[in-house]
Amino acid sequence: MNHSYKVIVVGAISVGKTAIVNRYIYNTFNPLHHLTIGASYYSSKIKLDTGKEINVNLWDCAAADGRFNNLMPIFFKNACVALVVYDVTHVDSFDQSLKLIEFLRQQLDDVDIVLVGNKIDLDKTITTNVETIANQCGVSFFECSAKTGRGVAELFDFVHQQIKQRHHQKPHVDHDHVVLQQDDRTLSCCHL
Ligand SMILES: Nc1nc2c(ncn2[C@@H]2O[C@H](COP(=O)(O)OP(=O)(O)O)[C@@H](O)[C@H]2O)c(=O)[nH]1
Ligand SMILES: [Mg+2]
Repeated sequence: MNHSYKVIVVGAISVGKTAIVNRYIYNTFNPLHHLTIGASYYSSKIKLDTGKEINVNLWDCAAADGRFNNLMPIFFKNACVALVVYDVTHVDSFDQSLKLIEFLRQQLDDVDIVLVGNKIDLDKTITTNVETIANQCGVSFFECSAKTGRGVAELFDFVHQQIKQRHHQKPHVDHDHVVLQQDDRTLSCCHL
């Protein structure tokens, strides 16, 4: 059986969701901002200690604004890990990430949430102790820079560990999984 796990990347506009995914999948960085419409979908595999491979389906979701448009829950469905990204130079994006965490908890009953502060190559303007807030919210916390790559491998190593643990406890088949190409790593877009 093909075991698949869905990971969603969510957060306010322009925080670097697409840039983080591009850094992870292609190890590249594009300084221009292209609006993500709906969601982009990527498929990759991780190897278990047994040698067996499991699928990781990564969904780079369009920005969620404060009201969370009605379509977002469609993309969130069946996610087992959610990366909630904010921009360390934009307090508003951090506030939105906290609202989004609450929203995800209402939508999904079994999701591991990771709060991700991106753009650490720039000067931080958020003075709040984010780590403490993350602890209080019961979410994991990472910081990274999609631009320099710093912290991105660590973030996805952690995601893989979470998925492996989950697989060990209760193997899951992601019915949203669509194989679009033969490659190990495939890319497609879902335009609405
Ligand atoms: N300095 C810096 N800029 C970044 C970083 N990540 C993304 N950006 C820039 O921020 C803008 C928005 O990035 P994008 O990934 O499209 O944001 P999204 O709307 O969250 O998908 C783009 O101009 C990126 O080049 C980062 O780590 N550092
Ligand atoms: Mg985007």
